Amino acid sequence: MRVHPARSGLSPGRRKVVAASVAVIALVMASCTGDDSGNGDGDGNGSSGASGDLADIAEARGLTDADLIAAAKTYVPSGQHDEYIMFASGGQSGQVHVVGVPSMRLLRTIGVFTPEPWQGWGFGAADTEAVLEEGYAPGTEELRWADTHHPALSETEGDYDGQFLFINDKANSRVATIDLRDFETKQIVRNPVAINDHGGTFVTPNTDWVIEGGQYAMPLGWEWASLDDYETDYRGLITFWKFDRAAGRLDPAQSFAMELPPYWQDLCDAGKLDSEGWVFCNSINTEMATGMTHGGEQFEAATGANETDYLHAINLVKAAEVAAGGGTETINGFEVIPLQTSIDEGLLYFVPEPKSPHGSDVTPDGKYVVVSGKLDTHANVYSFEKLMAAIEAGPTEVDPFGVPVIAMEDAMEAQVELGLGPLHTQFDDKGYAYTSLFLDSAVARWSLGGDSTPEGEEPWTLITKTPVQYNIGHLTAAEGDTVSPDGKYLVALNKWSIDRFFPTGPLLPQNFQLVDIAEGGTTMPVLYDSPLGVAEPHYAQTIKADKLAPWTVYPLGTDPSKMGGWDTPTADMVGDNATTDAAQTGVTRDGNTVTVDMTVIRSHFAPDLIEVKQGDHVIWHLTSLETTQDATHGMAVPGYNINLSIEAGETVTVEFDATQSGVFNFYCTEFCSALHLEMMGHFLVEPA
Ligand code: RUQ
Ligand code: CUA
Repeated sequence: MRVHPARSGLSPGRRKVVAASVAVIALVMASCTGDDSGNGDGDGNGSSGASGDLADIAEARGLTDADLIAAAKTYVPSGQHDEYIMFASGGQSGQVHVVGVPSMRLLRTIGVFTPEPWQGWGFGAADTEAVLEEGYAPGTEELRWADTHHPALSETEGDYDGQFLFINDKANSRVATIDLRDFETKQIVRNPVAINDHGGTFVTPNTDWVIEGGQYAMPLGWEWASLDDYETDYRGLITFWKFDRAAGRLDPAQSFAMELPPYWQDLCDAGKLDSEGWVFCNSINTEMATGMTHGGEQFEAATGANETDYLHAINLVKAAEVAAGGGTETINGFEVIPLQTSIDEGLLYFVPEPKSPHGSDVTPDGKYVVVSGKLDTHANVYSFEKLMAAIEAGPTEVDPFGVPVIAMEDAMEAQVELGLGPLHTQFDDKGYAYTSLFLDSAVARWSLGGDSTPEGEEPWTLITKTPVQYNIGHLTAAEGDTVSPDGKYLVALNKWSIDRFFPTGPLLPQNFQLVDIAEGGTTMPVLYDSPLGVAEPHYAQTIKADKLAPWTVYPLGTDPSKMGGWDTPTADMVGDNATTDAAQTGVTRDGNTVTVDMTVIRSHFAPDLIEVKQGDHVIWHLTSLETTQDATHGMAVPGYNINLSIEAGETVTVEFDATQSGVFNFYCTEFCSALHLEMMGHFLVEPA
């Protein structure tokens, strides 16, 4: 190892630090070699020739040992891939962000509820317009944004299977389905009963159901009712969307919702293993406050008045039977189990939970539900076994609506004192739980009990806290909400970033902080800060990259909207109007309708001239004949608000009326080749 103290002119003390840093880096590099992370090939990175330079760099940039170690742990060299892929909600952007872990590099933003021009999502392509239109709500001619909160990867036996991703829109109570073969949104369903949601999406262990939890109470069915009639006319709602995996779509006809008291139902989680078949959702505002202006107190005070709110334990298996057996009422064409039916059939039980809870998270073994109250300092751990025994014994109390209430002490296993503002909990492979502390701005690591206690630790005990910057909401650990979490990495999704980055005016990015959880005990350093200047991501899930099997090109002629389940034969995905050979290209007229059959390949459109008359209806099919990965073409028609993305093998259709006369130079918007600028054509609209 060579260090250059003479050249760097260090003070003796500083020299020692740098020498130690270099030694540390050499160690890190050596230990990376041959590790199984799939990241490092270890080749040449730790060569002694570079170590002196590293010391100089560390000195010049004022980097500490910890900084160098963090850099070495997160740096993914050019050409190598991240070990994990994080799917983060895009918050108000209405999208989903795909981020590599540990590099924290943004790989893609998936257009979901909001048009996204690069992907040609919602700028004319018929399949994308159709999906966006499915989600339009009454009164919103063009509902083209969303408040996305909780992405949920599809699961098989409680583990991510890498096939589908779901995400909710809190603002208009919608759920989207994304296919992870092409990372494109296939479906948006709108809830016709509830006008807003929050506690979704979460999936059951085999993705039979996608849970859309509620939020603010409202008259069901998007109706009007006076706040004076809050207790009789306002209701809560939790919706269970049936996922038809063979079709690759949610099936509204097989889905149902449960009417609930007008509390504000919040986050949910599905039971797993021991507790499979049950769903646990918490609630706030069991005070049924209706606001300051309506003669009460401000919501923020009024909703915290009660010492406890209610954890909702729902027997989903039984509820599905009741729904299938006709025990529902139809509201706006959607099946809803009335509250009284849920009470009579034993579908719903309440358990008090301390003050204004937020997160509800089932432990990997399915034996416990962790609930954290924003105004309570504990992780409250409920035992599924105790809960079942208490239900069996027969609850002795009911809430004002007649829902049976289990005594808190009958279901509580432990209360772990964590700190201020605990919100959400994730898990690792060692038996630790990680809870975000919003007010403390910290991640708390604590030990599970039961059969899961980490080696050498006491059960149900706070182990350590790592400060984060600042005000953490959700956190995501690698596969940290499955039956078999991976540990290794955790990302803190911080709501505020304040001074962490260059200030981009008064509106600042969120801060994703990567935390190293590979070692147990009290070691839990922050490794990396990653600003995300695209609205407020709420939740994210992190999947092992090798569980994903994305396509590199589409099978020739694929219309992405025809991709059903993963078993759909390739032939069934071919667009009705795919143009797979040159002989089929051309422009044909039938009355006022002009059909264009076009092929797209480096570096031309065929045909490259389209002549129509003002007022004609144009149906324009484009098929990419490319078979090379990443050989994407765009197609923009100026003056017509059209931009398409035509990926290798894909067929896209755009349909519009040629209302405006003129000469429109349509062209490729992706720099696809050396002659990309020449990849254009003329769209001539002759004045009527
Ligand atoms: S939220 S910060 Cu999941 Cu929408 Cu908790
Ligand atoms: Cu095709 Cu540029």
